[in-house]
Order: sequence, then C-alpha cells, then structure tokens
Amino acid sequence: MTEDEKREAFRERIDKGEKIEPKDWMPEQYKQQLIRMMSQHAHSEIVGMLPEGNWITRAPSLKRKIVLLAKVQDEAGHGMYLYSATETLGVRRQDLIEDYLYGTAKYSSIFNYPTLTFADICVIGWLVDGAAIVNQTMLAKSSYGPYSRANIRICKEESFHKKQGYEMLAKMADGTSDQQKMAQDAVNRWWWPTLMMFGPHDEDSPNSAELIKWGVKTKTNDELRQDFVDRTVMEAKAIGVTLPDPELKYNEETGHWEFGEIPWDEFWSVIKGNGPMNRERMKTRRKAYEEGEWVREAAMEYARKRKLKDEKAS
Ligand code: FAQ
Repeated sequence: MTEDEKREAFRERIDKGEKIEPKDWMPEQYKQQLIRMMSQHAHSEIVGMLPEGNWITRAPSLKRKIVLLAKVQDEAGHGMYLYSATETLGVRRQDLIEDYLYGTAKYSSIFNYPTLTFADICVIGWLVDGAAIVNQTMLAKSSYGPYSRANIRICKEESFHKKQGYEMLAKMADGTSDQQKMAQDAVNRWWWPTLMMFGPHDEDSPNSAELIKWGVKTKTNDELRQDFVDRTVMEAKAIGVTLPDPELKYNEETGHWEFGEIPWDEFWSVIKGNGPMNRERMKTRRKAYEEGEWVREAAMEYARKRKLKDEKAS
C-alpha cells in the first residue's frame, strides 16, 4: 500500500468505530498526539496524589483515613495503567517521566492548588474526580484500544472516588456552622480551577480538531465542561452548598446551565508553571524520582536475573 492508501484505510477504520491496536499501522501524528495526551494524563494521576496524600495523616477518623489511603493508592494505579498504555506506542516510561520532571511535558493544572482544610479533600472527590469522570467516560470510547481500556477501568474507580467525596461533603454541609463554612470555602476555591481542567475554549484549543478527527476525543472541551456544569448544579443544591458564580442560570431553551467567564489568565499562568503550588509539586516529584533511583535499578537487576534463570531452566 502507498502512504496515501494506508491513511485512507486508517480513516475508514476510525469512521467505522474500530479500535486501533499497538501493532496496527497508524499515522505518525496520531501516535504523537496519543503520546502527548496519554503521558500528560499519566503524570496528572501521579502528581494528583500529592494534594490528597497531604491529608492522610490528618484525616479526622480511622474510617476517613482508610478511604483516603485507598483513593490515593488508586490514583497511583491509574498512573501505572496509563504509563503502560503509553509504552505500547514504543516509548520508554523513563523518558516520559523525565520529560515532565526536567522537560516540557505538562500535567493537569488542577493539582497546582493547595489543600488547606479537610473540606478540600471532600471537594476534590466531588468536583475534581467528578470532572475527571465526565472527561474519561468520553475517553473510554477513544479510538486507541489500550487508552480506551485503561479509561474504562479508571472510570469504575473514579466513580467510587466521587461518591466518597460527595458523601463527606454532604455530611460537612449538614454539620456545625464552622463545618458548613469550611465546606463552602472549599467549594468557592475549587470551582473555577475545576472548570479549567477541561482545557481552553474550543476556539483556543489547538489540539481538539485533530483529536476529534481521529476519534481520540469524541467531544470538545466546551461540550464536556457544559456536561459537567449541568450535572453539578443539582448536586450542589441537593447538599446545600452554593457554586460561586452569580451568572449561573438555567436556559429553558437550550436545557443547559449558563455560567460566567472562567479566569483564563489564571489558567495560562498555572500551566506555564506559576500556580500557587507548581514549584512545590515539581520539587516533591523530582525528589521522589531521584531518591527512588536505587529501587528502580534493583528491580531491573532482579528482572534481568530472573529472566536469565528462566531461560536456563527452559
Ligand atoms: N492542565 O489543545 P488543548 C484526574 C494544555 S486526571 C494543563 O485543548 P487537549 C484524576 C494542553 O495540554 C486529570 N494543561 O489540549 C484525579 C495543550 O498544551 P500542549 C487529567 C492543559 O489535549 C483526580 C494546551 O493546553 N486528565 O483528575 C490543561 O486537546 C483526583 C492547549 O489545550 C487528563 O489528562 C489543563 N487542565 O485537551 C487524580 C485527561 N488543559 O500539550 C487525582 C486526558 C489544556 O499542546 C486526584 N487529557 N492544557 O503543550 C485530556 O482530556 C486533554 O488533554 C485535555 C486538554 C482536556 C486536558
């Protein structure tokens, strides 16, 4: 087949909704877009352990500690599925990791905000995991098989994360007046950064058109953000917290909730590295990576010896 014929056959497979698997032919740009997006997603899951991990030792009860520990461990697992899925595209995990620790690869803006009280942990579960589910349910239908399957599994766990956050926040919003204030303060601080997680408006999103053409994304950033707002408004009302947007109003004609303008200057500043916690997050991750070098070396040596032993035995 000529290059053009291969591209045409690939296009037809995407249009038929077939999954593309690692050994199949794919355009180089498709592969590069997947590596960029999947590795960014993996890094986000790993950095995302830090804001909540910060509260494990200070959880208000044994039950909350156990749940939080399990959630944070799940996020590590998500990072691992996603690195494995990205490696199917012929890249090395170590290179991907070093690209965000010492290079230019990104991770989600949301993890550059501090967790000031335990109410932030409730709100991360409800809003941040809630937003991640909306995004990842769409990505579970992605055209790339390994990414799609990783997201199916991730979404199952994220649903538990969202429920535990919402349940905790509902309790807090129904508690003493101090607890209610804490809950509302956390909602006020996390609302706009959560809306930013979906990325820039469609007209400012250079990657969306290509990702949609190839079936990696099936909805745009703005469509997903709107889905999320529509679900969340009623959830907020049900537990008596207020979303901090005076422009929020229901549009009878469209059937959607309209919302105010997102502070985009803040978003671009955070993804350029100037958010409240960017430097701290990078410092912590680099330290863990550098101090863990001997563990990786020992594990590789163990795997090498094991392989030799198995080869001798067979
Ligand atoms: N943060 O052209 P677009 C989670 C960048 S996991 C940082 O619209 P695209 C679980 C973008 O990379 C959360 N950078 O890009 C959890 C691009 O720059 P580049 C992570 C952002 O790819 C919960 C530029 O701006 N989820 O929360 C962001 O079409 C609780 C232009 O943007 C994923 O990664 C941002 N928010 O759409 C864990 C899901 N938005 O790369 C722990 C997979 C945009 O060209 C605790 N990723 N940028 O230099 C996606 O769905 C997409 O990549 C988007 C961005 C929607 C993030």
